[in-house]
Amino acid sequence: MSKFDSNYFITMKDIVREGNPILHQATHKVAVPLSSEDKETLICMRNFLKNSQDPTIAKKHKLRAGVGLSANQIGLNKRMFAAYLTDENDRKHEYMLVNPKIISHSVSMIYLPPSEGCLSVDREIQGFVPRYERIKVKGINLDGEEIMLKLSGYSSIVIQHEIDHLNGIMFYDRINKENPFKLPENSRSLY
Ligand code: UDB
Ligand code: ZN
Repeated sequence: MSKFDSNYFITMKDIVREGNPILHQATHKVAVPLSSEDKETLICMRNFLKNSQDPTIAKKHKLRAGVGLSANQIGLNKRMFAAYLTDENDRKHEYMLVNPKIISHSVSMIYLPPSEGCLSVDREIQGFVPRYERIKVKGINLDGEEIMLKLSGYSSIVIQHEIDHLNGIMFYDRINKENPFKLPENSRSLY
């Protein structure tokens, strides 16, 4: 049994912060079909996101309202993440995905104003983070089935942020060093 079984309650003390090498290196692929341990960890991660978006629970346990969480953010070197969010069209997205890969993307880019943040970053960082406007992502779900997600807008931003984590990339690595508000061509604000 691992620490993060499905009854474990993840709090901010479990979240690894920037500077820890595990956040700055690519994670290892997860064996498929998933072990019950990996499945339980993913459910635990999803539960954290859900709890953190419940104002009463979040206040009691001092949780930041999270929309996505990657395994390396809880100290596990595994290529998997959970996401739990409502998009700009009020659609709900809930994913627990293993070995995700962006297989295609739009040329057009978007960014989330005023900037992104991160559960693993405890400081304000200014600047635009350019993301693909639309992505197709392949991955394996909890049942070991290969699935394909076609995402655009906010959900696309969140999933790119999480896949970046799994590749050892932080959101601020994508901010232009000379001019944090400089953007590539073909990019627009999400809002
Ligand atoms: C977040 N949360 O979870 F519009 F209910 C951010 C933090 C860093 C501010 C906690 C967030 O955007 N919450 C949110 C937004 C809403 C409505 C709502 C909650 N992440 C996830 C993260 O760090 N994953 O590794 C940062 C996001 C910035 C852009 C995409 C992910
Ligand atoms: Zn993050």
